[in-house]
Order: sequence, then C-alpha cells, then structure tokens
Amino acid sequence: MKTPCNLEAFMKGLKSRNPIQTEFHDAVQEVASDVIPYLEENARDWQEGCLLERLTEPDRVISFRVSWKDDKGNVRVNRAWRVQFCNAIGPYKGGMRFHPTVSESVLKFLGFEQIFKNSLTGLPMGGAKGGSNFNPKGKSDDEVMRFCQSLMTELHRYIGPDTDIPAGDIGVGAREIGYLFGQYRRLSNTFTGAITGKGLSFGGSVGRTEATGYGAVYFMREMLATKGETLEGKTALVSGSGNVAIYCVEKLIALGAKPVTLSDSGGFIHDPEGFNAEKLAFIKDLKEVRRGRISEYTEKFGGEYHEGKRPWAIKADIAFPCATQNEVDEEDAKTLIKNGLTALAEGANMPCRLDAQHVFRKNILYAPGKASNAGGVAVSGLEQSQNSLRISWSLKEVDERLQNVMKSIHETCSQYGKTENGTIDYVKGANVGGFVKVAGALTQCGIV
Ligand code: NDP
Ligand code: 2IT
Repeated sequence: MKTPCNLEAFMKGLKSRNPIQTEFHDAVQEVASDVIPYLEENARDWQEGCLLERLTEPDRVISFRVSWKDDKGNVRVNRAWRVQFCNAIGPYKGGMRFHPTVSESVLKFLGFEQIFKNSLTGLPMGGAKGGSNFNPKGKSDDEVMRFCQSLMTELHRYIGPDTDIPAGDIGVGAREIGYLFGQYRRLSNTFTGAITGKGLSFGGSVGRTEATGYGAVYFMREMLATKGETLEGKTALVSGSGNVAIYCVEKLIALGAKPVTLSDSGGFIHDPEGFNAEKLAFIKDLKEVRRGRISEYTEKFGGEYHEGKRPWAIKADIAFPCATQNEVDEEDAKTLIKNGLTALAEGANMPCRLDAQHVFRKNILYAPGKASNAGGVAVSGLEQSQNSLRISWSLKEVDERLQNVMKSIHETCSQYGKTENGTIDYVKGANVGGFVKVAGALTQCGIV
C-alpha cells in the first residue's frame, strides 16, 4: 500500500473514516495538498511507509466525563478530551481549550496542526491538543477551580513531563493553568514540568505569556524584510483580545507599528489613532483582571465599537487574526487586499478559511499559524528545559531564543516554500518543512 498520489482519493478516504469532522478535514486538506506533491517529486520511497495515513490517525483520543458542582450546589457535567496525535519527535505537547464550541473535530484539527508547528520550532516536541466544552465565561473562580480539579483527576494518569505536557489555549490562561497544575502536583505527588504556562513562582518561564503574540510580530518582521520593508509606521489590524492579541499589540507598538483594532465575540473596536502603552494597560486590566467586554474601551478612549462585526473592512497594511478558527473568509480576504493589505500573519490557529488562504497565497505575504504562532509552544519548550535543569533563564535570554526560533522557522519556510517566480509560499514551506522531520523520525523508528 502507498500513500495515494491523488489528493482527492486521499481526502475521500479520510472523510469517510472521520465523518462530520469538518475542521479536521480542512486542516488535513491544507497539509496533504502540499505534502502529496512533495512525496511524489522528492521522496517516493517514503510513500511506501503510508506516512500521511499514519500521521492523520491520532495515536489515541482520550474522552472523558468531568462532573463538578456549581456555586448553587447543582451538579454539572461536561465532556473533555486529550488528543495525543503523534510523539515521533518528542513527548506529546499542546494546549488545552475550554470553550462551548470544543468538539473532537476541533481538537483533532488543532492536534494535527500542532505536529507540524512543534516540528518547525526545532525543539523535541510531539503534537497533541485537549480541552472541554466547559465555558469559563461568567463562572466564579471557585467554579473554575472545581472544574479544573475534576478534569485533572481523570487527565493526570495520561500526562507527565516525558509523556504529554498540556498548556493553555482559548479559555485556559494563568488562572486555569494554576488550578490544573495544583491538582496534578497533588495527585502525582511530584513537582515536575508536566504543564507549561505556569506562574513564575511555581516553575513558569518569563516570557511565556508574551511569546505567541511577540512571536507572530517577529515572524511578520522577517516576512517584511524579504521585501526590504519594516514594521515602522504600518497600520495593523488585530482581532481577538485575549492572550495572543494583547501581546501582539504590545510588540507592534514597541516596534513602531500602529495597531488600530481588537475584538471579542461581541464585536470589534477601531481606534484610528492607534493603541499606545496607556491604552494597552487599560485593555490588559479589562481583559486579564476584570474579564470585561472590549466595547468598554470606547467609553474611555473614544474610537468606534462595531457590534457583531469583525475588523476586516478597515483599511490597513498588515493584519494579525488572533481570535479563533474560520474568522476570515474569501470575501474578507478580497476586501483586505482591495484596501491595500500586503502581509498577514496568523496569531490564531487556522483563522483563515481555505478559500481565504487561496486568495492570500496568490497575492500577499501570508504566514499560516503553524509557522507564525509557534512562538508560544516554543517558549513552552524552553519552560520544559528550564524545569528539567531546575534553573530560570532571564527575559533577555528567553526573548533571544524566541527571536532565533521565529527566524529559523522563517528560513525553513523559505527553503521548502520557494516558488518558481522566486516568491515564498509560506503555507507550502511550513507544511513540507514541518513534515520532513516527522517523516524522517517515523521512517527510522519502524512501523509503529
Ligand atoms: P484567549 O482565550 O486568551 O482569547 C481568545 C480571544 O478570541 C478572545 O478575545 C475571545 O473573545 C475571542 N474568541 C474566541 N472564540 C471566539 C469565537 N468563536 N468567536 C469570536 N471570538 C472568539 O485565547 P488565546 O489568545 O490564547 O488564543 C487565541 C488563538 O490563538 C486561538 O486560535 C489559539 O488556538 C491560538 N494560539 C494560542 C496560543 C497561546 O499560547 N495562547 C499559542 C498558539 C496559538 P471572547 O472573550 O468574547 O470569547
Ligand atoms: O496552539 C498552540 O500552539 C498553543 N496553544 C500553545 C501550546 C503549548 O504547549 O504551549
């Protein structure tokens, strides 16, 4: 049996094995459409190993019930998962997402993406993702704690510093990681780096909170440099207002760009003057401490709030979708380009639909999340190293390593994504560049 040289036949098989899981289908389609031609042209012997078939079947999917009590004494039941996708190049590694839209399909798409992203970082990390359909919004700290403790009571038997290392994602920030780690530590009676994104007083790395957003901006800087351009003076659209979006804005301000939008599930704000340090401090307090809505920004600083809308109709030079998957469609892509957009780096995982991707790939500098948002997991990898060594690096040291990782991912994308006319197809570069290392490991370790 060989990996089919035909994308259509491969996808037909995948869809019939994984019915209804549309998010997972899209993620595989994107990777397979680059990897199948690569195998055909460069690595025919690898086809014998059915590498794509093996890579699209998770090592295991753990699904479990999480029962907990709310503040009124009612028993509540949620479903949680851990998708351990592939540990060919290192222990499973990837975030946990708490959001009502979480399903097995969403976590399989995210776990699959994580295989290639983690490979691109150059660090020894396999791919995984987990989460629950639990909604932390509107819950008290006590409710979130009881939920996290109950979830970890089941999850702890499947994870560990050399096995699988969860971290944060949508709805899982410093508070949730603290509760999850506390329960893991108690149940395992160990203090190890089995979770990353920890608080600085209990094994966390400086710079992890900022890493994904900063990393996306560093990657954009590399892309612009290929055209002899810099971030200085560029108007930037950012969506989301969570961990990734906030630190993307912070680094954009630091490097002289002008971020003008942020959003949440209610709508987006547009400040034509651009955000500055004072405005960002307000946004951090609003989102990280008070857990408020982004609309409150305009009451204090003016600008406009557009309820129920996304920021893609605003004129800008560069864009960073940093909220969630499928937030940019084909029409948005065309509007952005018509308005002068020249580069887009994904802070979120697959925020651009496949049809939007096609438009961007042909017309602008376009970085897929598995390349441009890899800074978060890269610093998670650095947190693991520090935990194993029982030392803490300085912010300068972590930031230098982060910048080097983003530079090296850009080089890998350039190497594998070079097109005939000399431009870089970053999607192809990331897919093939991420794949070759994993494929080599899978091949050398035998059929498992
Ligand atoms: P947060 O929970 O901190 O923030 C998420 C933001 O996106 C919030 O503003 C939220 O608005 C908005 N959002 C989430 N879901 C939806 C939705 N369905 N519709 C509209 N808005 C939505 O998450 P992160 O910032 O950590 O993650 C953002 C993205 O970045 C995700 O795709 C994640 O997978 C990806 N990512 C995160 C990394 C990390 O280190 N945290 C690393 C790499 C990628 P609201 O509060 O109203 O729900
Ligand atoms: O999507 C991602 O890369 C993350 N949510 C971060 C994963 C991690 O292990 O730090």
